Amino acid sequence: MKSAKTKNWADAKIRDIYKNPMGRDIIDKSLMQMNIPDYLVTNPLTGSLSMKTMATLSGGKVSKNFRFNFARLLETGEKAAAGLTGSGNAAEEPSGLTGSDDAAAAGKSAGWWVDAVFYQIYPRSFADNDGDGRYNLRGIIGKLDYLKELGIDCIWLSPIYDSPDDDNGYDIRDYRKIDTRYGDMADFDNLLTGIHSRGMRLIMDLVINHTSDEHVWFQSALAGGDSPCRDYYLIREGGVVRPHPPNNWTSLFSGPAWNHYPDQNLWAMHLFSKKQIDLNWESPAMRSEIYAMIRWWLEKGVDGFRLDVVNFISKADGLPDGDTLIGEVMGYRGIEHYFFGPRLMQYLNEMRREAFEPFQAFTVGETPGVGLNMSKLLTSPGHLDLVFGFDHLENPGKTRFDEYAYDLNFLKKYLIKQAGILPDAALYFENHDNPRMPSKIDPSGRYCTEISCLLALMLMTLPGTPFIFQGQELGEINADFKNISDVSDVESLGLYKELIGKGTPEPEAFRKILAGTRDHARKPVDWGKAAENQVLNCYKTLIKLRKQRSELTGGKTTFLFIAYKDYFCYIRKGNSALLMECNLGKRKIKSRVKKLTRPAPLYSTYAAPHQINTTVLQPYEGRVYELV
Ligand code: TEU
Repeated sequence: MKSAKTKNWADAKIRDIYKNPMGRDIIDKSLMQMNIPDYLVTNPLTGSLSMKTMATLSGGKVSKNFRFNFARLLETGEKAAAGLTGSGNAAEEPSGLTGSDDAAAAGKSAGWWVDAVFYQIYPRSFADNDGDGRYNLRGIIGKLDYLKELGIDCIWLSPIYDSPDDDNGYDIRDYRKIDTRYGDMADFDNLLTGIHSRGMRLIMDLVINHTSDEHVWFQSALAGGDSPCRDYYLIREGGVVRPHPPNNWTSLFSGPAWNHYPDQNLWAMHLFSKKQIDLNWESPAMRSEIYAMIRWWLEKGVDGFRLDVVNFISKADGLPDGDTLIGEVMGYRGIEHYFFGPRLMQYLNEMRREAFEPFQAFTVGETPGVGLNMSKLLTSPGHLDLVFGFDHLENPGKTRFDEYAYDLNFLKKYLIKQAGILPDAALYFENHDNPRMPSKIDPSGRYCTEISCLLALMLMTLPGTPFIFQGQELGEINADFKNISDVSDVESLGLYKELIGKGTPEPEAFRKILAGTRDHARKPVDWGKAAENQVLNCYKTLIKLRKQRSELTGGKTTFLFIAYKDYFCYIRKGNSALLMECNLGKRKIKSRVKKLTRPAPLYSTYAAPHQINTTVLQPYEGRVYELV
C-alpha cells in the first residue's frame, strides 16, 4: 500500500487491512477469540467490505473514534513494516503455513540463544542457602550446579535492584545497586563469575518503562519545575479547583493511570502500581541515562536482558483518551495508545545501537498485547532478538482471573500458527506473572504430573527457544490459598479491592483472585521435591535430547493430523528426523503413527521405550519417535 493511501486506512477494505501486519494481528486475534475460521475474512465477499461498512453493520457499536484509532494503529503497522523494506510498501502477506524453516532460513543471523535453554529465577522465592528464610543471591549460587546438571544455558534473573518493593522489585529505586534483601554487589559479582565459570550465561531484567516513585529522578522531578528530570516522566499540570486526570487511561493494576500530587499541582502517569511511574521516552536526556545504565551492566559482563513491558515505552502523541469499547474488552482503558506506540521501533533500534550492539548483548522483550506479525517486526534485524507473546496464555474469551480449565487444543492451534509466522519465538508456558500451567489445565490436580511432563516435551521439541520458570521442572502446581490474607501481590490486592467496591460478593471476588493471582508462581520452590522427581527426570532427559539432536533446534517442522481433537503430532526434520505425538486430553486416544514409515519409539513421558503401547496414548502422554 503506497504512503499516499495512508490517510485512507479509516476506510480501507478488510482485504487490505489483513495485509497490514497490525491489521492481521488484530483480525486474527478477534477471529480466534470468536472461534471463527479465517475464511470469513479471506473470502472475496467479506474482503471487499470496507471498515466504514463494517462499522455501519455493527449498529453503532464501532464508533468513529474507534475507526480513527484503528486506522492509526494500521498506520503504525504500515510504517514499521516499511521501515524494514525501505520501500514504503506494507509487509508481505505473512505465510501462515503449517510448515516452517529454522531461524537461519528465515534470514536472521542466528545467535547463541537459538540453541539455548533458558531458566527464569524469581529471586525472592528461589533459594535460601542456609535455611534462615532469606532468599538471596547466595542461595542462587548454591543452586548453580543443579542448573548446570539440568542442562540450562542461560539464567534470566528477575529484578534484584534496590527497590521499595511495591511490585516485588519491578519498581526500581536505584538501577546500579543490589537490594540489601538479596546481598550486595560482591555477591552479584560472585554469582556472575559462578555462572560464567560453569559455561552458562546471565541475563538481567531491565525495567525501563517505569521507575519507582522513590527513584531520585522522580523525587527531583517533583521537587521543582526547573529540575532537568521533570521531562523524564509523563508529568502534567493539574487543575486546582476540580482536579481530574489528564486522560481517561486506567492502570493495569486497577484505578486511574494517574497519581495526583496536590502540593505540586501535578499529575504523573503510572500504567502499573501507584509507585511505578512511567518514564517519558520522548526525552533524549532520559534515554541516554538509560543507555548509560545498560552499558554499565554490560561492562560488568552480563550477557543480555529481558526487557519488561518494553512495547509500552512509546505513547501516542498528546496522550489521547482511550476507546471505551476497547477498554471494556481489555479490562483497562488506553492500551491502543501505547501497546505499539508510534516511536517504538525507533527507540528499540536506537537502544540497540547505543547500548546492546557494542557488547553483542542478547535481548528478549516482554510484549503484552502484541500479536505474531507485529512480533516478527519487533524481532527483525536492528531491534529485539526475541519477544514473549501473551496470546497463548488464555483460551479464547477468557482472562487470567476467570475460573476455567484451559483447553490444550487451543495451544496446539496457536503453536501451529506461531511456527508458521514466527518459528524463532520465545517459547514459554509459565513465568512469575501467571498461575502454574498444569493447574490451569487440570484444576482438579489429578493429572498435573502427566501434564507437567507433556509440557516439558512440547517445550523441548517445538520450534523456538524454551524458557523454563523456576519450579516448573519440579512439577510445581498452584498454591492452596484460603483467603485474601494469604495473597500479597499488588495486582491481586488492587483487583480485589475494585471488585468488592463494585459490590461483588466476597466469596466470588476471592475465587477470581484465586484463579489468576500471580502469587501461585511466587511461592518458594519446594526443593524437597528434587529427589527422585518424575517431572525433573523428564526435563533432564528431554533437554539432553534437544542438545543431541540438531533437528530440534534447527529442523523443518511439519504438523500432521491437525484436525484430530486432543491429538498433536509433528515432525522435526534435519539430517535425521524425529516425530512427536501428544495426547492433549484426559481420555486415552489412538496413536496414529503406524500410518507412517517405521517409526521407532525413542521416548515416552509414561514408560520406557520398549514398554510403549504403540496403539494407545495414555492421558496427556507425550512421545518421541525416531523416523527411519
Ligand atoms: O508484566 C507486565 C504485564 O503486562 C503482565 O504480565 C502483568 O503481570 C499483568 O498481566 C497485568 O495485568 C511485567 C512484569 O513481568 C510484572 O511482574 C510487573 O508487575 C509488570 O511488568 C510491571 O513492571
